[in-house]
Amino acid sequence: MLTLCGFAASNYYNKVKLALLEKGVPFEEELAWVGQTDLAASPLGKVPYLKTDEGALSESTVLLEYIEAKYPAHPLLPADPFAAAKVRELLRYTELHLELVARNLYPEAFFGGKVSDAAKEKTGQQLEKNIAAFAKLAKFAPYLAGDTFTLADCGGAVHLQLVASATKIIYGRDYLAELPVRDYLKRLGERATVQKVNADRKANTELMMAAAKAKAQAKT
Ligand SMILES: N[C@@H](CCC(=O)N[C@@H](CS)C(=O)NCC(=O)O)C(=O)O
Repeated sequence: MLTLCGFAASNYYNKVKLALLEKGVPFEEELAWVGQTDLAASPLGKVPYLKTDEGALSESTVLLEYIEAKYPAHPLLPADPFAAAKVRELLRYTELHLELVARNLYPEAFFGGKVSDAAKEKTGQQLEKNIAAFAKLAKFAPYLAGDTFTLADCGGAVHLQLVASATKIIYGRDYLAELPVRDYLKRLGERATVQKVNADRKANTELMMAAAKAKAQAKT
């Protein structure tokens, strides 16, 4: 049995959860907030991590690859090596060149902190360049890699919305607006799996906010 550890407000966690649901692989969930993780399972203290009968694994995309290899039914990677590499390329662009760069904005966009003007400018330039490159690869036909739902869409479903929201909040303009991201996410939102992930994310985010509020009140 697989146990997915972390919390459902995390998009990295949700990327893996979506793949498990799409594939119909049975799994359990174990709540682990940042700071309460099993460091033997995830040495950097990041979520998600996965407990398997063989041991633990960390890093969301490593988990995706393991699940895909271990449970080949309902594949989320094409059998053809080149087509599979194109899916991995899109996944990499989305998580590394879009999400990870946009994360520089999250302290101010989502967590009430402040990001310096210099950091905002640098991040904005980097995002413009990276989004233009991503646009050359992404097909939206109707899925990111073409006519089939793949691992690239597990990434797309969770990462693109955050990049859109963070840029809208910080720069007053959704940097992904020129791509058909909104329609794409709407279509993905029709899937029962995505609806489950989103409902759990909402509930967990409320729990996280309530805990943060209680902590802040305890300090005063
Ligand atoms: N590269 C990691 C990123 C995971 C990540 O950053 N998760 C966040 C939660 S959304 C986290 O654990 N942050 C705590 C930390 O970085 O110490 C992955 O793909 O799994």
